[in-house]
Amino acid sequence: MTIERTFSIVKPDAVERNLIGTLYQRIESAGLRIVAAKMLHLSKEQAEGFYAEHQGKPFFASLVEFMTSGPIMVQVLEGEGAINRYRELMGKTNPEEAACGTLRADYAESMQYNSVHGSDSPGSAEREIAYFFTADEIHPRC
Ligand code: RTP
Ligand code: MG
Repeated sequence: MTIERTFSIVKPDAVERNLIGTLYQRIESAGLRIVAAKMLHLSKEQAEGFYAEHQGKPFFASLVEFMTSGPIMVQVLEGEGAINRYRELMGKTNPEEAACGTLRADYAESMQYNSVHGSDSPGSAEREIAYFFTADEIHPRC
């Protein structure tokens, strides 16, 4: 397998519940390395741009409202098969469908307040990393 980078968010519901350290621990224990990180409070424009693929969907406005409701942590994760590895660690979008032992099963409160984001493909990982980080803010091991 090849070393990949993926983009991750600790969403406002998890930051509010003091879960940053817990989630970072789970990410690291899953064999992923945090190679860039920062805390941000998104503007409406930033959140709309980040979730542009969902524009027009019924949940778009409330998603943007949620993602701008408080600070978030954004990270770049690196590791073997990082994109799928982190998607598997997160579990399904809806915590009621997320497998036992996944982050969303353990910490998400609902379909919307689901604690974490992860890129869903190499193309989105590249776009999402570049949306929040410049090359000199990323400190890869590999
Ligand atoms: P994410 O992008 O945040 O990693 O989540 P995902 O790929 O598992 O889910 P996606 O379909 O991309 O949806 C993005 C986020 O929008 C909220 N959502 N709400 N029906 C709903 O109420 C609904 N559907 C999606 C969730 O916060 C989801 O993570
Ligand atoms: Mg998604």
